[in-house]
Amino acid sequence: MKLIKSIFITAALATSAMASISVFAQSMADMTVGEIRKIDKDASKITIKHGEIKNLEMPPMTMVFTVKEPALLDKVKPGDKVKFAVVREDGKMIVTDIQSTQ
Ligand SMILES: [Cu+2]
Repeated sequence: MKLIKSIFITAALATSAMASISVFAQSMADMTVGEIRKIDKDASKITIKHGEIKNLEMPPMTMVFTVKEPALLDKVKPGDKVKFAVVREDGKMIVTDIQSTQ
């Protein structure tokens, strides 16, 4: 019984490790490059001059995004070159992650 239990636990650990790797790979693949133009923390909005957003099939442009968490805005400032993740939710573009690349 003890052996079966440890095999089960090993399998569960392996599965969860694989799941985190694939989430990681997914989030890396979906990062878009850009440069911060403006930050409006009260409104949770950020203006980014962005490169092509492959997962949303959007060409490069400067536009306003809503951020998922206002705390994301503490990590960056206008002028920063960044990598960010964006998803479409209810017709709105939501930035789910952002990090300075300089
Ligand atoms: Cu755009």
